[in-house]
Amino acid sequence: MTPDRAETFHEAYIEVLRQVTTSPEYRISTRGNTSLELLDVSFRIADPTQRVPYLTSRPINLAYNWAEVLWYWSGRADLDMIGYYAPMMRAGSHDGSTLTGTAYGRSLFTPGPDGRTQWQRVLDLLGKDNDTKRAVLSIFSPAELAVDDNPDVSCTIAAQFFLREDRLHLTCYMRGNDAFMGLPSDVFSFTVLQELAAHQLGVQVGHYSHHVGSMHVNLPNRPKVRKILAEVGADGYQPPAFRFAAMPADACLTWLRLLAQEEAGLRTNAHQHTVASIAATGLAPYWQQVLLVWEAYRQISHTDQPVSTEILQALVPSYRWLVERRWPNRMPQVAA
Ligand code: 5HM
Repeated sequence: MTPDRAETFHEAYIEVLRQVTTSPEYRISTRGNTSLELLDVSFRIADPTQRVPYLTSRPINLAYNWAEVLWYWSGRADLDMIGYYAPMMRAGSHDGSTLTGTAYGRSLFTPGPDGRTQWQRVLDLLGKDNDTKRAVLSIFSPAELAVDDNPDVSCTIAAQFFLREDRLHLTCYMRGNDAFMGLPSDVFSFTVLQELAAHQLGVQVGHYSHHVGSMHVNLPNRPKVRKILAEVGADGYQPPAFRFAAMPADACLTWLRLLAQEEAGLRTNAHQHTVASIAATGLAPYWQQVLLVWEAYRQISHTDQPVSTEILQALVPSYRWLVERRWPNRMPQVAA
């Protein structure tokens, strides 16, 4: 597939799903999955802040997507945290408590022998040599294939920043990507990290590019993809008229640290939030929205009550649209 140019991920996602399911090159069977596959699929998104597909037939899980970002950024590999948001991920663990290949944060955000993380080394390099071609975050490790029957081998090989004319572009290279399931969360996390890096460097966010060796749809998901394509229609689809907010440039790392503390309290149900208590955390409004989503998810996971109306009403329109469609049976009007 020739590199495609899209303005938003919404557009790119639909196009990739259409191509993989309507013109696959191969039908493959590996590790218990039979899939339709296209090799060498690439696309570029002009505005990586528009990282969400707005599809009623495939509403993304914002609680999980934001948790994955934080899980990576915290350098974590535990299922305690990510398994709460995505219980299916437990199947990829070799010991029932940690993940290996999927835990990209471990290789990106763990300090090495020089005391710096890969992330920091790459940002330092970009700060010194703007035009560098070496700003590579390595994820896949050869050692992963030395483990027999490894249940969790990194799908992302590497990600590379390019600082060009004061804009920070990110290019991601994946050996394999599940177009229906994995692609939306991978693009979500990588584009948030791109926004974060741009703010750390004090530059504008550039475009996001995604190159995949094997792009595939597992056969059991084919009917769901058909639903998406039916929703979109042959003539294309106008996404809802709202935009995903851009991350504020200031104090991102401070907010992330505070968010990590708050997330743990909600996940373990040790803490509950209201709109007022979220405002009282002092988090910037953009980050308060993430906490609102996690509070909604806490209510869904730890109670059998509908999500509180005040939490839903405090969500910005794009977030509310996604939460209402992802958990329709837990919305106040349905459950009442
Ligand atoms: O057999 P294999 O190791 O490729 O199975 C893992 C599959 O998980 C990938 O092929 C891909 O379909 C999916 N995946 C993804 O799409 C996995 C990860 C975790 O690294 C990811 N995106 N980030």
